[in-house]
Amino acid sequence: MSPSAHTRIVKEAAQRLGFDYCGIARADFLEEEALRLEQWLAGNMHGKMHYMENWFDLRLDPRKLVPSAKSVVSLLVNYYPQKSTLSEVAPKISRYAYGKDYHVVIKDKMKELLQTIEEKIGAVNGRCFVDSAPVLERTWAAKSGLGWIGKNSNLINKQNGSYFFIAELIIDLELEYDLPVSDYCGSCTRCIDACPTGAIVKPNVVDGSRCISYFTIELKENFPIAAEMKGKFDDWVFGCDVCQEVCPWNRFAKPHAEKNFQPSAQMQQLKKSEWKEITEDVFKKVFGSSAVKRAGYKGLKRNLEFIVK
Ligand code: B12
Ligand code: SF4
Ligand code: SF4
Repeated sequence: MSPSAHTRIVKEAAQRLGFDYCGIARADFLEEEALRLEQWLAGNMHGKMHYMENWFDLRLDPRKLVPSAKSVVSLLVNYYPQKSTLSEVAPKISRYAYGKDYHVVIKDKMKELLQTIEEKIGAVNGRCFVDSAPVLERTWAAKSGLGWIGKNSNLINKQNGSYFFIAELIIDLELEYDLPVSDYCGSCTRCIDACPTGAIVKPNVVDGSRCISYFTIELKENFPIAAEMKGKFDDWVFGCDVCQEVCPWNRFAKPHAEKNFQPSAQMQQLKKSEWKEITEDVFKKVFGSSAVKRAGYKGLKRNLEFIVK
């Protein structure tokens, strides 16, 4: 079978399994990104996310991650919810964490994709990743023509905006490659102007160590949130969606149809008073299968205390 026949099989299977977009790029060394990543790390923009210092070479070359890899297949999964807030009165949780943990949901779909490819094409060497490995996921999605990297550093799709997860399959199969699309940010600077903590230090560059998402998710529970951030979180206790909410391209976001991403009744019913007195048991019951568990019970408590005015 030819690369174009293989490509058809991969893209049809991705669509059938419910991936919203699928694009493909040649597995190559990411030369331009090498310098950007180096500067980002040198500027300590990863803060205490020490895992970002590891595997520098692998992060820049998918062939070091999957020997003999030929292609990086990038997949987008929409998580834009029907209702934009869980409750008018509760502290805010980023939209991506409303439902079941996306790592689990997407990994299952990816396994099926790889299985289908093996059934239809034969044995391949391929590995699936979603936020779980040293892969510059946004860069690959952009290289595959699925969108452009906006000034807020998120991947933006012209048809549906930026509320997407990104996953990739790195595979030793020669496929047909897609072309990158243009950048449609133009002269807009809404995300830079709206970021509550000034984390978007210049177009396309987010200082992770200033981002609310970092403080509320990645900064371990035993570290206090920087005092200079007091009063700036605007009720966000897990992640932050401000730079996506203000992005004009998200007018085109459409609600997802993935039942696993629906917020549980327990999450929706949590009252403001209950948030304040949340116990470890309630935390486990309400957030045990959602991405919020990454913050940990103590981490969420710390975040809740930090937003008290
Ligand atoms: C570390 C990390 C974070 C950190 C640091 C953020 C950051 N900007 O890197 C923190 C905790 C702050 C974070 C926050 C969020 N994250 Co995050 N995060 C990651 C992770 C694990 C690694 C990202 C990384 O490599 N950063 C290193 C820097 C150097 O890379 P970069 O920011 O991608 O920058 C590249 C471009 O900006 C580009 N670039 C730089 N300068 C220039 C200049 C020009 C002209 C151009 C064209 C490009 C360009 O080069 C850089 C290197 O390639 C990825 C998963 C993964 N493995 O990729 C998820 C990921 C990027 N995060 C994701 C999400 C959803 C978020 C949040 C929206 C979550 C939330 N609501 O709270 C926020 C968004 C914050 C923001 N505006 O970036 C998604 C992105 C989806 C999308 N549509 O883009 C990912 C891909 C996870 C996933 N699998 O879906 N995240
Ligand atoms: S997620 Fe929030 S804090 Fe982080 S860059 Fe975007 S607006 Fe700023
Ligand atoms: S808000 Fe404007 S500048 Fe920021 S990512 Fe969206 S279009 Fe680009």
